[in-house]
Amino acid sequence: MLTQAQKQDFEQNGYLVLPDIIPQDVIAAVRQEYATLMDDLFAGWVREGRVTDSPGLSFWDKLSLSYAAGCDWFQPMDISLPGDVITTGTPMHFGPAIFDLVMHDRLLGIIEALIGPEITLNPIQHVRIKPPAPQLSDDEIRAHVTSTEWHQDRGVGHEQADSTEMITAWVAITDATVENGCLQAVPGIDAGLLPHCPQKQTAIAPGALDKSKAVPLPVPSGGVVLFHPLVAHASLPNLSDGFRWSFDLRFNVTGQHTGREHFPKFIARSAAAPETVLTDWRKWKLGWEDARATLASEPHIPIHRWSADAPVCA
Ligand SMILES: O=C(O)CCC(=O)C(=O)O
Ligand SMILES: [Fe+2]
Repeated sequence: MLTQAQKQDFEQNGYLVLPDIIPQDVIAAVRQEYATLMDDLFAGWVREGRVTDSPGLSFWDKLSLSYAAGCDWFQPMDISLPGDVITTGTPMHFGPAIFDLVMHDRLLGIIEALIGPEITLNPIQHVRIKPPAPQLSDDEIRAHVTSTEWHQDRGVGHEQADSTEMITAWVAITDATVENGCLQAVPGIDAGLLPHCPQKQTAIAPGALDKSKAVPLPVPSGGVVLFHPLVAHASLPNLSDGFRWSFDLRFNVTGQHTGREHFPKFIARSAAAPETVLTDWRKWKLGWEDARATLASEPHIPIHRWSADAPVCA
């Protein structure tokens, strides 16, 4: 699934851009699933008098109108619970089309080439649907909606996962371009884990990263960007007039700490025990619903280790 040269590239740079992985029919099914979800959300906001319906509104129109009206579609569309307050009613999305995407054979084949055949879907996963920058409200700071600040993925999980073999797979639903806010990375993983600060977002401490070697990572729809947990990356702002849409998934070697053990994981591929692989998207959804019920009644668990009071964050 990966050539020797690609594996070496990944080991050296900490990232790999693979333009043509997820077939367009799989992407189209995800778009359809999200269009239906958006129609339902929008209809609810129409009933509440928060937005006004008109004939022929597209998925994108509905996103724009509801965002401008202060209606949040991010959390109901996300494939995760939030990192902050969780209640019994916190919305999230799990469905057959997104399950088929995360379980796609070609995607898992690539992950297997890097970490072997015992693969767990790590629960650190998100949808990111990013409006054009001028549409964003002045106080928008969420890395799932506006541009993402510089970080390493190891820095956004718990310390217990610091030696976990994990790969981030970032899947482009729309084309990701320099103009519409594709990813960028600083090649290399030798600096180890840099200090992060919980500011607007969880970001590498001021001055700790030399960004002069940053490279943009454009990729067409259906393409995938892979990250090693130590590669520093960010996203560019969306300066186009369209939305930029991606999913980011993480896979780790089964049995190793996920970095977010209070969220549910599942086995996505196994050579040793194929019967343990999850095949029903409803069980994926149920796992998250169970976690939500438990977490809603427990004290909040911080999702990372960093403190804003650390001297490097001053
Ligand atoms: O899509 C983005 O803006 C950031 C994605 C990211 O940081 C990741 O996939 O780990
Ligand atoms: Fe990341």
